Amino acid sequence: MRWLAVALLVSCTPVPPPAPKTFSVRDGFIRDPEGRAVILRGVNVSGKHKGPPYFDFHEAPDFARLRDVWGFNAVRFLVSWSAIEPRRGEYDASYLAELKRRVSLATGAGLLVFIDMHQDLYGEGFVGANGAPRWTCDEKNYAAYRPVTPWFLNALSAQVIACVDGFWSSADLKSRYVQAWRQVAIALKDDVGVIGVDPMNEPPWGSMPNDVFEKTRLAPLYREVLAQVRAERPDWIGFLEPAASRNLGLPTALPRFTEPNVVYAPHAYDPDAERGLGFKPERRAAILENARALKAEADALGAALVIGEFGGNASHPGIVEYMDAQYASHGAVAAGAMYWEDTREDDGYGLEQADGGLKPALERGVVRPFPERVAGTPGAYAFDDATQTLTFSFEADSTARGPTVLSLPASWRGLDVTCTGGVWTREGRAVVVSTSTGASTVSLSLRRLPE
Ligand code: 9MR
Repeated sequence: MRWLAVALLVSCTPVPPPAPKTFSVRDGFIRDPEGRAVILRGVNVSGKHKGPPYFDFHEAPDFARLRDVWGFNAVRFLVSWSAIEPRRGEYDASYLAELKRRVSLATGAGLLVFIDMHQDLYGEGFVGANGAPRWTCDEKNYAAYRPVTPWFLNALSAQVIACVDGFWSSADLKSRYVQAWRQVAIALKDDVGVIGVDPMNEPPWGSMPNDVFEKTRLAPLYREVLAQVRAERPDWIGFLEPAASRNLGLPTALPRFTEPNVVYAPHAYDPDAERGLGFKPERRAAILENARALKAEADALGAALVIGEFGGNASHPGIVEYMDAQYASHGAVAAGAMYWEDTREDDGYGLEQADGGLKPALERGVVRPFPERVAGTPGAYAFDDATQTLTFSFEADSTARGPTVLSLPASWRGLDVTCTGGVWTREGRAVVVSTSTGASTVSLSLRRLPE
């Protein structure tokens, strides 16, 4: 009879739901197929994708360096509507094929990728701008345009606003836009390393009040883009941005997302640094406060938080302090964050020097260890530059399959680790932690030993 009792016990045990094989969002974090929280830390690739030929220098070794040498785990990959649909209704098959190849190099290097449909100042018809193809707005606007500096003040140009308003009030243009997204999804649908889409960079709100815009125009467009791309890849995560007005400090008015698997993906810049004035160290508190506010907005939206852009000019005063404040702000709310931008041979925000090495000031502030997979709910992570020490703790979740993994830059060789609630090992660039049976909290401290 014992076998019968065992059989009954087995048959009465609820069958656990099948484990998702894809990335998703649950309880405020992106989750991997093993149920671990994923913290994305990476770079934007890149500003050079904004205009012809719409791709930059990144080939396989360049993506490998991002992952294996600098320790990043993600890329926000820029695409442009102008490149996809240069003439109305005509998709550029060679661009889409090259996009597929380039993205596969990134994912092949072990990077997780989400795709950003970029725009600055509406579109290509305006000098120095990018995004929408020229045919989407009346030529008379481009002809009358007189750009000013810094570049973002051109968002106030009457001609730019006319084109932005024209887009948002045209069902036809919006439909072309979401169909362009469908082309991207068709091109990339077989690439499992592509985990989602950022439907529009820094959405411009035109002449409408920004809060009305977010509710009545932006949120519906997001729903349409997600529906189109999820027809090809149902698992793709939506990395959804607030209106660009968020960069000015105006809280988002986006309604709570009803779609599953959504990340709130705002940008975080210091206004003075963006105007080329450098970073004043006393602004650190404001950077930290802004990230806390963004996290509260993400929570209210039912989303995880990934800062889709932060970055600065390596030659401007205060850059190390600026990036240190940024890292601290991401860690305090356990957010992901993507550096703007991984390009080289520029005197702007590029991470790399002309020879492909890192700009030293940015290496110090940006290329740092971080927890990338967490078997539970991440708490804060923090890095002390003076002592070269990462501290991190999390609430353990026994249903997560797979260990916690901390990613270190390859330059981190000698290491002093303390760990409570788990057992750690060093595996190449990573510190891998198994939660001890019964532990509810795991705490770690990793100090880089001097060479
Ligand atoms: O850093 C970029 C600068 O070189 C360009 O002139 C400008 C306009 O295309 O864009 C800058 O990048 C911005 C990005 O496109 C959107 N978010 C803010 C970035 C930094 O200002």
